[in-house]
Amino acid sequence: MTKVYISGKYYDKADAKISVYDHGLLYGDGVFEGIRIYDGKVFKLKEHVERLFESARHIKLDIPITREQMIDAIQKTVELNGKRNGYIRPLVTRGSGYLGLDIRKTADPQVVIIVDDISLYPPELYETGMELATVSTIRNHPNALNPRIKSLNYLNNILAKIEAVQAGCVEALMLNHKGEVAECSGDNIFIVKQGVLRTPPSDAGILEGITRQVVIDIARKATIPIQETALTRHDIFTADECFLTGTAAEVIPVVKCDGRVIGAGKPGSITRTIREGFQQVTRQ
Ligand code: PXG
Repeated sequence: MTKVYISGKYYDKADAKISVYDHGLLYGDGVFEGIRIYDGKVFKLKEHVERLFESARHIKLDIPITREQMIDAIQKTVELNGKRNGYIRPLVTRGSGYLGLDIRKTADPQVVIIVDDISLYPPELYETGMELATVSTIRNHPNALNPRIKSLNYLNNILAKIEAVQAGCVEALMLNHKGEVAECSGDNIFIVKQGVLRTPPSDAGILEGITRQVVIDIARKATIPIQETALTRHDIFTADECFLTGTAAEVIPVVKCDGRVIGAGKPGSITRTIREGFQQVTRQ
């Protein structure tokens, strides 16, 4: 039976419940993370917990436990559920309170940790590569809801995903308020052009992916030149290779965007090198 952690106690999945007065539900007021377990080991746990606390800091949410206690609670929940491979969803809500936006109307932020299976992209897409559709929903303006916050309100990304699925694709290419490439609905994007790996910088208005950073480190070690620079759709259409990175996706090739074939129309050699490097660091 799956055990869910809620604020210091463990509940069976069917009994793991949060108040309908919690501002996490009423307003999407809260933060979350998505973390993988590979062979019983939690991947980049410290980095994910740090990002969770940074997201909370930005929205002025005081997480009621320390980083160390969060790390312990995550590890204990993984052990209790006996998961050797899977997915962890820690989240912190604003807590329940009166109706109304004022955070002073709330008390008792809730810390939830779910350990479960992960739904991945269809396995064949890792061999053949996927197609992206550019969507009309732009990524949140950084001065509205900054994409660096992994908040419980993911409607920006969900609206993008709806459009991509409507267009017959599994992932959406999202532009920023300047019309530059930002990221996908749940993944960061990289291209390869003339041997150089390029990805939008943090100030393009993106979630700074943990997988994105792992890939940058792999590239540096493999002496593949890497640039964090603004990209346009033209750069995607005319790239030699393209791939996405994310906790769920890992490293997945992209071979088409808006009907344009990218490079040779199949996963490229640098993508393959990065993917193999990623498998080494996760399965070591
Ligand atoms: N951009 C966005 C908008 C994301 O939500 C990433 C990039 C990749 O970041 P990481 O740190 O994972 O490399 C994400 C991550 C889900 C799910 O349930 C979503 C993510 C991660 C895991 C699961 O759809 N998004």
